[in-house]
Amino acid sequence: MSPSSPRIIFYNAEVSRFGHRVWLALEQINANYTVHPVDLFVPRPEWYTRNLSPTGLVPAIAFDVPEGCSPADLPASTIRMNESLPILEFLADALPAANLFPADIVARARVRAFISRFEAGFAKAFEAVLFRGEHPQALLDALAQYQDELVGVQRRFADEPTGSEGGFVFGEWSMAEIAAVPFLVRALMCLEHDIGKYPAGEGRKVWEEYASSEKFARMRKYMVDVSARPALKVTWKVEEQLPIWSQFPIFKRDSA
Ligand SMILES: N[C@@H](CCC(=O)N[C@@H](CS)C(=O)NCC(=O)O)C(=O)O
Repeated sequence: MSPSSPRIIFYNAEVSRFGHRVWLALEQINANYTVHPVDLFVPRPEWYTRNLSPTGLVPAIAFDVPEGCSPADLPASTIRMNESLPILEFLADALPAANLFPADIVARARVRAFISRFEAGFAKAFEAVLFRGEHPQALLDALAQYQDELVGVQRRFADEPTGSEGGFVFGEWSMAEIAAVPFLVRALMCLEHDIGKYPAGEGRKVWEEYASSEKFARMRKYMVDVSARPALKVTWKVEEQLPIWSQFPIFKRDSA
């Protein structure tokens, strides 16, 4: 997008899987954006909760920001928004030329339905395992379910494009990946490195099954294709995320 496209300020913390959704979208559409980092280890500044994110959570955006404005002091007329999925929908509507969403309303509805299933399935398993210590088998099951989505097993409509012959959940890369991939890359990193509240050693065991079993061959190929996307290369760097996730108190075992 040209420098004359709307200026966006993106309030984010790189650890955030929700923020990563928005970051992926901004990168993919080559948006005219700057990042304002939010430190999740300290209380949010008053201006942030008052003006950008009433819950204090990241991500948030300010859209069409006049040149020279400070991230902490925006004119009252500036559009501000929080919550990752509504931000994605907003960007798709505000910048239609970027093609974040398919133009066809049936295809859009199907992407939304996929994201609803993802939120109820994989995203819940992610929290249960990593933050609450449920056995990581729940994440392996969620990966298997995702693979079923990818090849079309979980879906109902014969005319719906799938990734059964390669490619992505709807054949082409779509909002489905933007919503899901930030969770997938973090889940796989955590299992591989045994990070999470579950009993020590169990994450790595599950990851070894994922990494070696024929059952997950399609999913592994998908993750290779996902990792090759330019927007992912910019927004996901394991070597930077790993030290943060290894030290974050909410992922630490009680005995650790
Ligand atoms: N439903 C929100 C969830 C956002 C969220 O939970 N963000 C976390 C980071 S992953 C956060 O800001 N946590 C800070 C805190 O709890 O103080 C969305 O989709 O944007």
